[in-house]
Amino acid sequence: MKPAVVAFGSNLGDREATIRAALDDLASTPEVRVDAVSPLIETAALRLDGVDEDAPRYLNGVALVSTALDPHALLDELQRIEDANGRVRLERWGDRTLDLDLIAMGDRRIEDDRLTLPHPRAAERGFVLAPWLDVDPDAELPGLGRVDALLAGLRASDAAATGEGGRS
Ligand code: A4P
Ligand code: MG
Repeated sequence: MKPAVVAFGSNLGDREATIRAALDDLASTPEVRVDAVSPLIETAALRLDGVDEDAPRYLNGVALVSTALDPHALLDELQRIEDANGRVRLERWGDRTLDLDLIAMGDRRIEDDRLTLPHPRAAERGFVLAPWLDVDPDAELPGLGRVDALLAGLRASDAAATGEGGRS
């Protein structure tokens, strides 16, 4: 069994119920064990053109799993669970009832037409890094460094962008 990190998000419908059902499905998937689930956090929707404060807000979280599946087989299972929970998504980065992303699988590096590992946008996303850190204080994003340092950097640049964080 190898460790993997799965991030989940929902901003449509009964978000928490959908996420709980998806996590139950994940836990009952053969060759997958769910080791930890972070608390859910509520976050503003990030769109292709930036944060949209008017869009329905997301619930996001992260699960640590152990699995005997290879990365593509685990992605198949995540997509099956999205479909089984009535996943609706109208456009890329658009509102959705359920999104399951494979963030990392140990230090595996993959880049093909179905799967990029680690997830290419995880390092820029507080809604992935913060819940991940909650369940694994020593988490690392392969090739990019420790999750605590990445999150601190993200928060510092957010603070600078909004004029907070000690600039006079
Ligand atoms: N794919 C490649 N690598 C991966 C991976 N590591 N994990 C491929 C999962 N999928 C991966 O995904 C499109 C294709 O990516 C899949 O067919 C798979 O083969 P999708 O889930 O169908 O489409 P998507 O999610 O709309 O697109 P994308 O680019 O994956 O978006 P993201 O990066 O998942 O972002 N705002 C907040 N606050 N919270 C969120 O959770 N999520 C998104 C989606 C946007 N804004 C958000 C949130
Ligand atoms: Mg996705």
